[in-house]
Amino acid sequence: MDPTVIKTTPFAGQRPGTSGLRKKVRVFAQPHYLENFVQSIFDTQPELAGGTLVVGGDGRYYNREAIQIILRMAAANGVARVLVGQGGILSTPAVSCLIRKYHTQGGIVLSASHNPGGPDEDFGIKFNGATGGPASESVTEAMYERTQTIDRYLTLDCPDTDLDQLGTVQIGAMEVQVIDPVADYAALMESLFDFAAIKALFNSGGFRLGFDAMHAVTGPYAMEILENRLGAPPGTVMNGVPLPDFGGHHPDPNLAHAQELVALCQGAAGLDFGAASDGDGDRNMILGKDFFVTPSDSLAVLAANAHLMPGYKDGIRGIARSMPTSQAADRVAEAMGIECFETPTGWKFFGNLLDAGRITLCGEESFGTGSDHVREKDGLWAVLFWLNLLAVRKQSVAEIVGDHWRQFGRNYYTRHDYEAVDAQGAASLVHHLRMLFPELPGKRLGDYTVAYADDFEYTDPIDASVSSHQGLRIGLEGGARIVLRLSGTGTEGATLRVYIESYEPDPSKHQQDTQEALAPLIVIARELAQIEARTGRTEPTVIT
Ligand code: VG1
Ligand code: CO
Repeated sequence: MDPTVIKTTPFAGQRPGTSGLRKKVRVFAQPHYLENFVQSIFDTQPELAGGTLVVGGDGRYYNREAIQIILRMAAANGVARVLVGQGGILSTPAVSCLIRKYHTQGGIVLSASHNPGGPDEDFGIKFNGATGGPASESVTEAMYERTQTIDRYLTLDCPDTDLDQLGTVQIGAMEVQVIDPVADYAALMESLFDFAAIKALFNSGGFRLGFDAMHAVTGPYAMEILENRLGAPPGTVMNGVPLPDFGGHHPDPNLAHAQELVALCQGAAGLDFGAASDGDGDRNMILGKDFFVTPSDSLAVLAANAHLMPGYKDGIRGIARSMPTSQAADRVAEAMGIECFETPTGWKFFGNLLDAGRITLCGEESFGTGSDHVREKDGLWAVLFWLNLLAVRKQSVAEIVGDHWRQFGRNYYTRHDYEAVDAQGAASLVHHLRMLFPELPGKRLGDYTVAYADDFEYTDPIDASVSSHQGLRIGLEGGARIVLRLSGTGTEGATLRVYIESYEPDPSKHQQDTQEALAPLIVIARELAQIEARTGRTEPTVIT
């Protein structure tokens, strides 16, 4: 079967953001839009010709249609073999796992992660390379440049592939293997954690848990791992069937969007453990009875306890956190005498450190935690880590975190998001702050003195590549910080993220409400950045 060459012209704005290209479904579904981007992947990744590609997505609206387009184009571009998840389903960490396990040349993930799905909502596509990690900035930039000159793409004139039937089929000369999306990932989890100990915890009587898959991709994974393999009671996995519109909700595991689960963990009869994951399965939220684990704390707790897990029993080599993530992990690294890195937002910046063996664990404040087992953040991995920890330490979630604060001090932390604000207003806010920076150091802001103010720039310690303008940092004496940056995953206007942190070493002051503890800093941030004047907003859209 000969490839068909289709003439096309470039679309503006196909530059991938923090995690791939994200647009409204109606943008992606217009003729040639997805095709142009996919062809730009093939044109810039020549090793895919003759190689193997993993393809899957989070099951959102347009997932199946996109996979059919990609399969035809892959065959026309000379890909030898594609591994595709049954029903078009693969979580982001499962794609990373498959790329690494089967040594493929890369993978394509179809997801807009935590963004809502449906005909009027979001879709996304990202490319992961042979290491299993998200493409680096230089690779996504090359793809973007290709989209700006593209004049043709290749496809095959052939019928749709049956994605629901396990087994191997041919498209032209290309082999398509429809695989179980869960099996390889579940095996990897079983190799890292003490499943027998977790099973015993579930059987001990009195321990009650819930997992909210939010009608997104982790449903089948959580069902297999938590209920089938670990014996959690039927019904433990809530909203376990992936739906194209995620039941009309944001598949975003946080206090604002996972309220059903949050409510189940409250009060004397509350669950002992609650967890949720996002659209594509790479995020996690961890709850105890009447207790929310801040993602930044979660990274620090996991690092301090990693040696208790079979997969990390020899200890960890180093830790990395994204810049806006709280400095709680830094204190653990310091106590352990290991390296701690501060990287720009986005998982792609951890790849080089993981590949070089400089770090074992890494995380982001945005409900992302992971390790060197794959090259993506991994929601269920974090859930299993916590369950293994609860089984070994025989303490509650709140007790484990309380102990951690007593040992290392507490980093109070919150993020305030102002979503879909006017893009020009947001840009003017950033510009205004940058202008203020030279005069800030040494200045008093409320009860705080500014230690430094800068526009975060990162030089990769492995390949020396430089990434500039990665967020505005205002460091205050005593360890408090205010960070502001604009989101790179939104699809409407601009989203301003304000990250606020303070450090409290005194255990007698560890039981305050987070928003109250940070109230003076929240006011300083609002006033300094002129948030109301420049965005027209008096309150954030989401507080996490
Ligand atoms: C957000 C988070 C970031 C995360 C990214 C992708 O990016 O802040 O930490 O890596 O989403 O997560 P931004 O640019 O909107 O702040 V996901 O779960 O989309 O893969
Ligand atoms: Co995600």
